[in-house]
Amino acid sequence: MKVAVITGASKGIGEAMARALAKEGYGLALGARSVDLLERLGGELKERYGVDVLHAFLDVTKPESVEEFAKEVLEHFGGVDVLVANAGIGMGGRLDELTEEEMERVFQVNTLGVWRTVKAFLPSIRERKGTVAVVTSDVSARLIPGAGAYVATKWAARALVRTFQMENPEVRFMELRPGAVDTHFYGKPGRRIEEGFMKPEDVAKLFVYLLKLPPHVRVEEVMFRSVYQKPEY
Ligand code: NJP
Repeated sequence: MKVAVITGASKGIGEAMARALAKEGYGLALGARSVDLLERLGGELKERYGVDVLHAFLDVTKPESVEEFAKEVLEHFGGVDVLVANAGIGMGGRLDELTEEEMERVFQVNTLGVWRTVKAFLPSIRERKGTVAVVTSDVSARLIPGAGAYVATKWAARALVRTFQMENPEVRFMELRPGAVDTHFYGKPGRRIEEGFMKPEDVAKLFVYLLKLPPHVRVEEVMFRSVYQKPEY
């Protein structure tokens, strides 16, 4: 049984990834702060697909939480084949109006959170010649005035993914760069496709496809958007 770890698995893209990977027979380690949501999801996936699901509290902004989570996962499963570093938050606002606290919060989750999660699981993934997927964004290589902090965290995460890759050629690092997705990221989900949003299931479907490619193929980044989203670069 292959094992996948998903951060930010309580909602949105992470939850859809969990559902899709359980269907593929993966053992799952699900992390997020909303343990009640993880518990419900884990129970459902165990029952429906008969896979082993571990869920645990995870706050990627706290080094000790990431370390504890990794320890529990590695003790339970003995190793990890796939890591999806997906946990992330949005942050709007002009750069000259953002506060120290806002700036720090978004970098802690989207950039440092990715770094510390990958670092914690890397020894095991290296051993298994596994895959690390980091969910950044279509904005990880473009600019949006009014969302500069968020955008900067994703450019930085992109730099981390690529540097990790260069430092660890035996691991397949993949940057997933979705455009707008109908999740809690924009408040309550339920938007129409025609408004320019993909569904979280679209992201999960693409990821499962990528995982099934032959092991000698390294897909380094994928940028994908709804056909109704304006093509901006
Ligand atoms: O958002 P949402 P998405 N520690 O809000 C978790 C990127 N993206 O699925 O802790 C641990 O439904 C949170 O769990 P909880 C985006 O930047 C999205 O859309 O329980 N986990 C929840 O499970 C992000 O990197 C769009 O609150 C933490 C999850 O993160 C990724 O997609 C476009 C956490 C967020 O679920 C998933 O976001 C794009 C923490 N400190 C990139 N803080 C889009 N939706 O349009 C949050 O380009 N989480």
